Amino acid sequence: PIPALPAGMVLLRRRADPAALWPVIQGLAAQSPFRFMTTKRGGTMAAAMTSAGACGWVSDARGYRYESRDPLTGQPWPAMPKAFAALAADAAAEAGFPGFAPDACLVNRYAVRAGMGLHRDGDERDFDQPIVSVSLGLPASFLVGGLDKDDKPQAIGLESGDVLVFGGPARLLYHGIRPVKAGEDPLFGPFRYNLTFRRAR
Ligand code: MD3
Ligand code: FE
Repeated sequence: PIPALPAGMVLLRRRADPAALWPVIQGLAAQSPFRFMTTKRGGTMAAAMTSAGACGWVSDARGYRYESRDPLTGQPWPAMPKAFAALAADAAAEAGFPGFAPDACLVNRYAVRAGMGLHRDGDERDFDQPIVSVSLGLPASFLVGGLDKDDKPQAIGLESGDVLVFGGPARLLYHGIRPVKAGEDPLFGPFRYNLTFRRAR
């Protein structure tokens, strides 16, 4: 049996066009390269990251926050590509969240064996705003738990082009990504990419 998704979480299978998004990601990375950010505790994140939009998510020895400039280049983050903003707004509207205007797109790049531990996205100002996530490249097993860290997570398989919207009661759920299995995507190579659209400010 296919377990029901948590309330407020909407999965739009193959909603995005990976071939259209790939050159846009390459253009962003030419301006603000993928980098491995560090954490306050001295660790290094398993996924390489970059951002687009008015603000970008940053982690370093001072902690997590949004910054209007890329600390690596000292320049503003690349502008939010029109195709990104339209995809995020359309997907959010389809999921029941009209008027979504993200000011941050975090681009995560996972090599084989990289994952992301269970966490909540809590650095944004308004939790009434949804989050839109676009999966590209190698498939992933996405884990979604509850509002409590100890709630047992359920696994959902995500493939290239799948779009997830988290709003309302799903906005503060714990979630993570299992280590990516070895493979080769025809477009993205041995990587999984994820676009996470947020209204940060
Ligand atoms: C569920 N990234 O960058 S996106 C992250 O695939 C992050 O790269 C994962 O979690 C990735 O913070 C998952 C999906 C996601 C994003 C926000 C959520 C799931 C969420 C907020 C609430 C519940
Ligand atoms: Fe997250």
